Amino acid sequence: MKRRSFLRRATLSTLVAGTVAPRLAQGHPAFPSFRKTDGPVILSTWAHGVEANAEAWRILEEGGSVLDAVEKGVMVTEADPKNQSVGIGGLPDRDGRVTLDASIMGPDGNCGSVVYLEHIKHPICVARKVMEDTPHVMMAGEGALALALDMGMEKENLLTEDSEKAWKKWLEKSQYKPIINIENHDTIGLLAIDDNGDIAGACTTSGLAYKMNGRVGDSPIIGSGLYVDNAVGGAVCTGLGEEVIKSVASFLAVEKMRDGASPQEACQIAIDRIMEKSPHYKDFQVGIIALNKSGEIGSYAIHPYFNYAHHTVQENVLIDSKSAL
Ligand code: SD4
Repeated sequence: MKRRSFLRRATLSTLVAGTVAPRLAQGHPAFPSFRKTDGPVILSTWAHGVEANAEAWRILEEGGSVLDAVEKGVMVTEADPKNQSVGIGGLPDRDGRVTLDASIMGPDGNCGSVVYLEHIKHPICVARKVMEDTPHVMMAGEGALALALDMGMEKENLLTEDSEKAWKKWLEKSQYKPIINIENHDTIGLLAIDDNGDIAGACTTSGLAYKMNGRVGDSPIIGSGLYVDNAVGGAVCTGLGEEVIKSVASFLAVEKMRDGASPQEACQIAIDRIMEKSPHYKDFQVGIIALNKSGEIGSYAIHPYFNYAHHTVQENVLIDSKSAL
């Protein structure tokens, strides 16, 4: 779909939205109007988000759904063996096992996730399968793997040479600190709004490097690593999952937007909450991005060096996030 047709459809959706907005506005006086921007907006975490955004954009251009866009977008990162925090090539746990977590949430409010999934390069597709074709929301370990195999997915060795080497080096000292350094995490979280104003989100990770076997982070936990409410917006977190979970940070950000906060304000409130709850906030990083129903975005982190990729009709750019420290 070319820019002009995006704009045309955006105009149409603005007209349609005009009939819906007053109903919402009654309950939420400060609630943002449906769309101010022209065309879709895609927002994702870290530098790898640029490529993921490009793929998600391509899917929308070809007429795919917003759910297809977020799924296919993060699959690019999952398939990249050089990325050591997502999918194939992810750093293993302390026992050398690559265990993946992922979640997805669509505009209809439905969601799915997988935790502790091994041997499958695209956990996001399994999360979608859980959402669409099972009566469940979350599946773990062997059961999730069985579902993936049932879908026709191949079992693969996800531990690349580079990641195995890094793990063996780590084993020499085996010093595990449950701290995520700002250089050491790159989960992909991706949010998209299409030109109908529909929002979806996806989040996928190999979690913390050298974690205890069985550890699960925030990324597959709906409300913590990812939350979408199609009436309001969406949010995704990256960083030390344990701290994100304690504040249910993505849900918190979306609820703040529901109450009238801008995405930027909502992100700052969520990070402030995490910092309030932990006296050790200087020792770990959490970053959050948010997108609202108007296509406006926000981002915030505890430490600097968190960045995000922002795709609009005009450009697909990497931007440094604001941070508290
Ligand atoms: C986790 N939040 O498992 C994830 C890790 C992460 O970038 O974000 N890495 O805790």
